[in-house]
Amino acid sequence: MSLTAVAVRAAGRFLSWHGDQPEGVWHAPGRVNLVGEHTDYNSGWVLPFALDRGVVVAAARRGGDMLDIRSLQSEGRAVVPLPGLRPGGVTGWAAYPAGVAWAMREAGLPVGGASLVIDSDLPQGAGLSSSAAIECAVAIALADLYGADVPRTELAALARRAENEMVGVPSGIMDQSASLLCEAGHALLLDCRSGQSTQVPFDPAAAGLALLVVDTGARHALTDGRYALRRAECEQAARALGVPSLRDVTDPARTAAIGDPVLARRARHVISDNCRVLMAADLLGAGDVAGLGRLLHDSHASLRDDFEISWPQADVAAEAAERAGALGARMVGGGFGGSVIALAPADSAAVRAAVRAGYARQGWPPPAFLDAPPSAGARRIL
Ligand code: GAF
Repeated sequence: MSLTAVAVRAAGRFLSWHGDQPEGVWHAPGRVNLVGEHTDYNSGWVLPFALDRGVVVAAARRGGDMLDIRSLQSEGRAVVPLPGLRPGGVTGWAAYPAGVAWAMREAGLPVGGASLVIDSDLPQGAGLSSSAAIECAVAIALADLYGADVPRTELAALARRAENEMVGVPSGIMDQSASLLCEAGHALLLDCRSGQSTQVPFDPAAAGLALLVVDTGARHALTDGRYALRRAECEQAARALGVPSLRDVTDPARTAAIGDPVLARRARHVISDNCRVLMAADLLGAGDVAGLGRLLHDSHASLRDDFEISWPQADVAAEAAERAGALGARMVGGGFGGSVIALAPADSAAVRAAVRAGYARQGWPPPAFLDAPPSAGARRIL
């Protein structure tokens, strides 16, 4: 389904539910991260790019300082009074959009009531950042509707605040930054400490390659506590090393000074993945897309063995893809379910067939495949 078709569907549903046209339809994409996983909340570097899929919000202002939130992907309707709204006041899927309105008002922005109809062509729980896409689509819709002139980096921080405080997930800044700042044909090199970002040209097709996403079918939820546990382990490791964050360590050998072997492995992943991000950006800057393959492979091994957040379907998919000719493959996102990316030949039929065959040998239902052209960030589309 094309983006325009999703937007038209959301606008049509808005009309039938509210008896009026929306004032506009806004879109925010999901993301794939090339490398640098669980580095964002360690003040490190990430290198995501935007997908051509995401979330749309058909929206209009409404009186009474109320949010009326409905979604084509979720049952029910949330009606949320904005005055007095605070963390804990809304739970479930509506906490994401309501949290954004709350965070914007907390920041002093002139945001009032709105009717929001949310639609998506992004699989949920697939590690492609569907939550941040909801937050960012709502953030740009409310900012436009109420004429709030906010830099995109600030909107990203407010969307993250919604997720941290209203939803209760201690996520980093990568997903919201990717959704709001990415540009077509580029990956975004983001320094999560300084907030500085650079657009790095990324054109796998020009190198005869394709970045293939394998939705492994195993679902993940950042809310299940395992993501928060990894974050806490990283903070403990940084304390053991006497640094403000793991970003401040560049030599993996220093992890030998951490007494606890689990914390040492967690730190080694973060330190080595930070290094891989910078190497990947250099390779892309030099036009060497194929060189990314080795980094993807090494990152997956690090996430599987040191950070221990891979899952069986991801390991099978990554290994089968590489055996069939992918230059490298790895899990993406928070872990414990979601998607794998494979840097494959432009004709990825053999890679897809090998992954399907690997799944069949395990008796698993076949995975889904998505093309992932590096696409534009969030914007108004209707
Ligand atoms: C999730 C989080 F939301 C991000 O902030 C990031 O930590 C990622 O997992 C892992 O790199 O997507």
